[in-house]
Amino acid sequence: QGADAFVAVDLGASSGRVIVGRVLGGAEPRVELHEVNRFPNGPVDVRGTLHWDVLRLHQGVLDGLRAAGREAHTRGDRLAGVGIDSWAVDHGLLDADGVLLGNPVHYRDTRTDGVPERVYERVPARDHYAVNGLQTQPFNTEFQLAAAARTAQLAAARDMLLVPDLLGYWLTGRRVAEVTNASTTGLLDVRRREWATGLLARLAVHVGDFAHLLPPLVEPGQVLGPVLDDVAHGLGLPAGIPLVAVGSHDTASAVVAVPAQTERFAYVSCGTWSLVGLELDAPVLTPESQDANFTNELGVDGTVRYLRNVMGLWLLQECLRTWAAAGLPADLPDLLAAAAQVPPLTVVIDADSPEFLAPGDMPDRIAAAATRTGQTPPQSQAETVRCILDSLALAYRRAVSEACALAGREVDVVHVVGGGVRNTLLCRLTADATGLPVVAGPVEGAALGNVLVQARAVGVLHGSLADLRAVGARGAGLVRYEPGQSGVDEHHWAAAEARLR
Ligand code: ADP
Ligand code: LRH
Repeated sequence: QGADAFVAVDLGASSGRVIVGRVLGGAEPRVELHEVNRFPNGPVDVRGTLHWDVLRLHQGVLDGLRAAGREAHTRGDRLAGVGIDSWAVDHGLLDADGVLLGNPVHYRDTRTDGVPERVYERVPARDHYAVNGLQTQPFNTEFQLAAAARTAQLAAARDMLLVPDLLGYWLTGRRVAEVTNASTTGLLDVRRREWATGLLARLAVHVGDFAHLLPPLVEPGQVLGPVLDDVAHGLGLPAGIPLVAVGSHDTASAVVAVPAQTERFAYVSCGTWSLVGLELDAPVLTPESQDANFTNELGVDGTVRYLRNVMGLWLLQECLRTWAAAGLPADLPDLLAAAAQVPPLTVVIDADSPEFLAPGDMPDRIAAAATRTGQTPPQSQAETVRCILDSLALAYRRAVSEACALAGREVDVVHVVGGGVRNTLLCRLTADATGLPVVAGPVEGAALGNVLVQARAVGVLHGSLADLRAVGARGAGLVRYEPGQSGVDEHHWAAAEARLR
């Protein structure tokens, strides 16, 4: 007998995937995830500017939807919705005809270098944070728009659509801004969950007029409307299948899928980036929070994702890329096994440091950072990998403890979701570094969260975020790591932390 099934489009910085979630199990529902398409993603350099190949991504989405339609037909499933999530901040600009004006620029492009500082001279950082609650990142949409302020492209633009909203527009013809992702633009009032009209008015005078580019906001869970008839027909999807607004920021969807049982949890959404923090009912907008570089992004069901961006597995990805290009071994499982044999905490770097943001020779940059902080740089590939993992665990330790202190929240567990779940050494080190049990899983957190929100929106699942989490946890195959298992005690972590300061 067929199931209700939902298509989650989840675009990560390193790969895009289209995943079908089937809701099974009657009174005790669970979700079975099934990947129907995966395609590589990454920056494309066009004469010195990094772009996303957004049409290639759109094609990957279409191929995935077609495969999902075929598979549902074979199984006798009812395909009941499509939801799209992706990385944050990046966007396409549309002209008066609704046509895309050029490829979206990648957030790792250097066009925003120095822009936050220039904007803050006109509208101070404190005035920003009190409204948007956002960690200063050079790539926040606001700074990208400021960097483009005098371009012909921006002058011709009538709409700005964030990446998931752009792909959704191509499927449905509807132009909206889903609020969890809109909260990463810097242009949203985080308390009201509305565009920040006051801040936008000040920016219009001093930096650039962006308000007219911003489409109406929608909340996750809203049914946006049917996929256009000709598109659905061409892909073999059921007529009228709705596009459902999910937490379209991938991190928002990943946090939905955290299999937490109480509110006393921290999470690491661990992929290309590591997003480390808490789920709160209200933002923390204090100067202390701003100085500690914590961000308040919006979550589903009125929640706030209070977190810090840690550079994440990007450090490792870029090392692998550099080594492969130089003809050195670059097999991840082999390198992780070798790193497990390296003594812990020999050399650590500050994994939050902006020097690691742009693509480049990461092993070299890591060695330079080690030297600069008076340490002997890693001497082998295995030592470099170990340095990255120890440094990430150290950054998680710091982010969890600072988030708890700043938000006045205690936690009993750290949940790790995303591709990093597969990195057992990193999970073990995270348990040790934080002194808390780590529960690892699901790997495809964003896709699961995407499916759960869709299923509730169309009435297949019911209840609160906690109820959705319980459904997600049933099928998730979780692994638990207790702290204190790797022989590196608290004293060593504290000493390594002090070394970096
Ligand atoms: P994104 O959504 O940002 O594209 P993912 O959540 O897919 O990222 O995570 C990708 C990361 O997962 C890779 O950079 C890699 O470090 C890690 N990963 C994937 N497969 C494995 C594996 N077999 N062992 C260890 N780590 C893995
Ligand atoms: C992770 C992510 C993160 C953002 C970054 C740009 O994929 O969405 O939350 O800060 O990409």
